[in-house]
Amino acid sequence: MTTYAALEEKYGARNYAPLPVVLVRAEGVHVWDADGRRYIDMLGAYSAVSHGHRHPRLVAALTGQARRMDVISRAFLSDRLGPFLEKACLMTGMQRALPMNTGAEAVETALKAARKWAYAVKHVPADAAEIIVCEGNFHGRTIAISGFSSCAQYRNGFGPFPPGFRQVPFGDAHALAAAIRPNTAAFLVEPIQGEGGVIVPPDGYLARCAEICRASNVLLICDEIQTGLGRTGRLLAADHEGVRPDGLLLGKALGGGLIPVSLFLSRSDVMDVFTPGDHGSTFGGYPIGAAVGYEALVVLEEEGLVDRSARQGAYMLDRLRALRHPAIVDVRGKGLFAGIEFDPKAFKAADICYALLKNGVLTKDTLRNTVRFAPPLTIERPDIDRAVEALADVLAAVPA
Ligand code: PXG
Repeated sequence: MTTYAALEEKYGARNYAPLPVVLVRAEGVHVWDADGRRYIDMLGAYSAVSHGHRHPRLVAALTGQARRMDVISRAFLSDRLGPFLEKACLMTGMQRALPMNTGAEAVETALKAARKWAYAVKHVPADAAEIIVCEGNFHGRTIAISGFSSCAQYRNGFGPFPPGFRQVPFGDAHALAAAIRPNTAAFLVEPIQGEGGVIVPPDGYLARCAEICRASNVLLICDEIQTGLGRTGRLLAADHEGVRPDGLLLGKALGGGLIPVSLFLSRSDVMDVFTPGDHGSTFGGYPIGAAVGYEALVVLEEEGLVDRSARQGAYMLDRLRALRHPAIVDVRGKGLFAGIEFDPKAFKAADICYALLKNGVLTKDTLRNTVRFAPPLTIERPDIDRAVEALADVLAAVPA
């Protein structure tokens, strides 16, 4: 433990504050530390591990493709990219998809598409396009994305930022309607805010936003990098409201927990603004990424992971809501995506996570003094029970 911590401390940047555990092995919903101690992974790498760690079919897709053909760049076609894009479009009801690697790159792609669409199709005057985002958003860490964050730490010291973004309160469709102007290109929103503290908006919010956007010819772009691919008990969180967005972002679990794979998907008339040379990425859609992304989608379907998430998630939320403790302010979520908010006067969510670690459960706190449970969608009831009981034990041990 100390050696690895010391190496990271000495040679790494100090941009993370990891919990003091060195993980060496992972399988399914479990991870092991260097001493052979087993933990339940209730973080699932912030929803990147939905299929379970090292899913055999995904490992086979990765290694099989690595043995056949590696990166070739987008200067040439591959036999892997087309089928991956087709699968992603058919599953999500979108018309086209542009592959990138990380979530932040997919978000940047959406912002570029929305701006170019605004000029080319909506005839917004040059350099005047605006994109509306939500307070409490989290869309990644690039300069542009950090610039429209409402979290001071994400912005402080990193300016100047690109203009053209405005914030509205999350969950308030009237505020969106009032903020739209003739130059508004798009509204970028997480259907459930993940890093903001697992914030579930009022029922009907997204559907109302979709109507408002449609009426004003504004693109509705849903960032489902965290909420997508079954996390909330539907394939997309937008499905809960019967909403088909104009633009959609997928990432994290799309890489099957193995490699970074992301997509910006959209209607054809939006994607068609891109011409050769406008945008791209060396590794975006490379054969290994496409092979793993394709298999991740197929496994999601064939193993019924979305339904599992709905079923096991309802069970997990029921059990969490049954925890009675004066310091629990709120339990919220959908599917296998839950946030347990604690009264900051009672204790810090970070301290709960540390105590959970000692009890064999891994997770991390997020904004609003909230502990998040977002395990792999393959989790079974006994592990949900163990995790919830560990939380109950931890709460019982600390005075409220
Ligand atoms: N959109 C949403 C909704 C996210 O939660 C991103 C975009 C960016 O994805 P990438 O792949 O660029 O990280 C996220 C990421 C971290 C961290 O360590 C990031 C996320 C969650 C927790 C930690 O920066 N979400």
